[in-house]
Amino acid sequence: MKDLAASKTSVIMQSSETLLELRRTMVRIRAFEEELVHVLERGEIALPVHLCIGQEAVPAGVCAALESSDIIWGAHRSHGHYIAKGADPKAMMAEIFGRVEGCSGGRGGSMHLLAREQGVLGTVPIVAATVSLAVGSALAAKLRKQRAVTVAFFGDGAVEEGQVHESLNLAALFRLPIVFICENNFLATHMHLSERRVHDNLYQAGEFHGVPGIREDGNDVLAVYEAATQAIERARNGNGPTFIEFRTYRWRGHVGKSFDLDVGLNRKDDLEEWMAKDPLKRTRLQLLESGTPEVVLLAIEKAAREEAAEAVCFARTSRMPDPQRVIQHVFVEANPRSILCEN
Ligand SMILES: Cc1ncc(C[n+]2csc(CCOP(=O)(O)OP(=O)(O)O)c2C)c(N)n1
Repeated sequence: MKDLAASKTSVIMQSSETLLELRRTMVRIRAFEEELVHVLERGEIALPVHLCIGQEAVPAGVCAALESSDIIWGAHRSHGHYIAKGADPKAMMAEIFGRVEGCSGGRGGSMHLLAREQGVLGTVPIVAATVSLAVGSALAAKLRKQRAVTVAFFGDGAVEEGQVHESLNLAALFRLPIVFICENNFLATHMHLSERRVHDNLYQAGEFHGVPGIREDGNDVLAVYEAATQAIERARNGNGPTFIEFRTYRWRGHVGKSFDLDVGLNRKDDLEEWMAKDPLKRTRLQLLESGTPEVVLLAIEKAAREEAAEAVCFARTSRMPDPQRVIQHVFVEANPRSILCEN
């Protein structure tokens, strides 16, 4: 946390173009998920979806600090990371609809997103599972002497899995080019952080293993961008991993479109407090104050809504999988590389 105060000043000095680009990504993520809410309301899909509305600043800020050849891994709440890393929203929507043109061939749904060319190597709903996979891709980059940095995105709940600690240790020991991004939204399904931990100190999770920790406001997209930039640079320069806790909040419930106000979880006050800290509202005001014409902001919002609506049209008109091929890819095949290439 120490170096951040000074660097924040430099961030504020940055051009409003950077902020506009960060906001564009956040607006696209929000539009995609709001469109998905309409899809759910119409009962068009049966698969579960975990929405990140409210948390957009983390994927937008972190991915803006990455190069296109860098790699990201995510968990079950990863629509935002996929969009922010430059992958195709149409292929994601088709995946959510379970269609052949989906980014995982329609076999994985919302929680199994893949876009190899854009460096989205996978999102997996087994909590913490991709953290160790991320260590693997960072190790591979180091052994191959590639400049790629890996980012592992995971929630506060994942830190309770032993696997995360094993991953932190290995990453520190081998000084791997990796950044651990913990999106602390204070909830794991229906349990608050305070019911799961004695201390509210997630940013220190790596320190015991030799991974320095930073805590930042995850709803301040410029602060996210700046903290991520420093950690990514550190990893790329061979100085090893960093653990960043971004504090944020998901507006919707754990899964689906509901707000989880009726599941025995007292979150009404927290929700109101965090909605007031909406990263989209915040950047809108900042940009208007710095002289960006409103018409520019409106055009970005309109384009994002159109992109999301087009993704739904694409998904609806994409092909349903052939039931005859349901067990394809279930067992090891002669050439594992053929997976996902045959649909
Ligand atoms: C190993 C494992 N244990 C339990 C679950 C059930 N589960 C799914 S999501 C979730 C909570 C995850 O919370 P967090 O990591 O904070 O992510 P968030 O949902 O807040 O984004 C749990 C316990 C699972 N998918 N995998």
